[in-house]
Amino acid sequence: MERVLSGIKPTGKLTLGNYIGALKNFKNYQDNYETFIFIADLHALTMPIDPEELRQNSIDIVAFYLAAGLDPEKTTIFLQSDVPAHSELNTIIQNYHYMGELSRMTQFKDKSRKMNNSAIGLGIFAYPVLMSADILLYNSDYVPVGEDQTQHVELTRDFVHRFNERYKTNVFKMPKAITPKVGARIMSLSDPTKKMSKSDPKGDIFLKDDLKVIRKKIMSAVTDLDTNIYYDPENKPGISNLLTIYAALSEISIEEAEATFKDLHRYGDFKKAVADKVIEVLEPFQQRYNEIIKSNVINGILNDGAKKASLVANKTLLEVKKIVGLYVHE
Ligand code: ATP
Ligand code: LTN
Repeated sequence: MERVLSGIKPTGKLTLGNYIGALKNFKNYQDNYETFIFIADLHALTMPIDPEELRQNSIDIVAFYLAAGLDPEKTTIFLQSDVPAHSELNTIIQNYHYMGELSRMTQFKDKSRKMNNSAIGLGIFAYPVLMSADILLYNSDYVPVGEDQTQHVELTRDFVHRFNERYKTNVFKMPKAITPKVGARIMSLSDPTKKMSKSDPKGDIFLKDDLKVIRKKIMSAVTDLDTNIYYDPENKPGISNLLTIYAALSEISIEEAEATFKDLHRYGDFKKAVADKVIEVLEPFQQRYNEIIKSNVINGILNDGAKKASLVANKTLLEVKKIVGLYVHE
């Protein structure tokens, strides 16, 4: 059976961008693929974060996974740091990743630009190496992510070519990123030329926001001076972003969303329809999340997940150790 793997890093409160670009799509795989979905807590350490916040965010993400329809009987849900093979494979394969290619990664350039040069940690630079390890340990065929992460999967693909060629092996499977047709890049509501990002909370909708706050944020989303509603991300980024949100949450195409609103010439009415849709989806989602947090299921799920993930990951790690010459005795 083909495998699917993805993760979200517990760096802050999850946004509607995370939901549309990643979270809501994960459940679509669990019936037909062997699915591994994890909490990338080691990746969260790549930027400064308070320990208690990191712990809470990690628990939150498990609850979000379940609220988004992941079934632990079908999907292996685990914490990255519970499976030491991730760190061990990272140590091995970092030697086949090049400084030049890592320094060209958009995420690294964006994050390091915002920091004082002397305080940029090695982890944010080496981020894609650990991500390669995550993907390759599970022989993943598909990696569902938002658009901003596709560059990292491309880097993994380059590495797979290089390593398999160097050792004349096929130990690493060639992974492929999958981005959603609609909503791979949800933009900020206050500046629709920028990505909605949980570590840059202006213009965000957080999944845990009060529903009234969500409505208010959408009603005051930045748009333009025109009155026509159609998709044109270059000239109408705000309206295009709202159309994308509406289409993604309604599971329809952008064209169908445009058709829904073609006779409407009042942005206020359009924004109200978008807010209604977001609330229609997030209200039951928040209820499920609250029930899960109150229940005591999370520990058990993470314990089981760690065991199941380790079995698969350790097997790959051992093969790699043999290939590079690290396996000397029984
Ligand atoms: P940070 O701002 O801390 O870098 P982030 O909001 O980009 O975080 P990640 O944990 O990096 O969140 O992303 C989790 C998943 O959500 C990834 O697959 C990512 O591509 C996707 N994602 C994040 N932001 C968006 C967005 N604005 N639109 C669509 N998908 C997104
Ligand atoms: N970098 C991803 C999180 C992540 C990931 C992965 C996603 C870490 N390892 C492996 C897919 C596959 C992000 O969402 N920022």
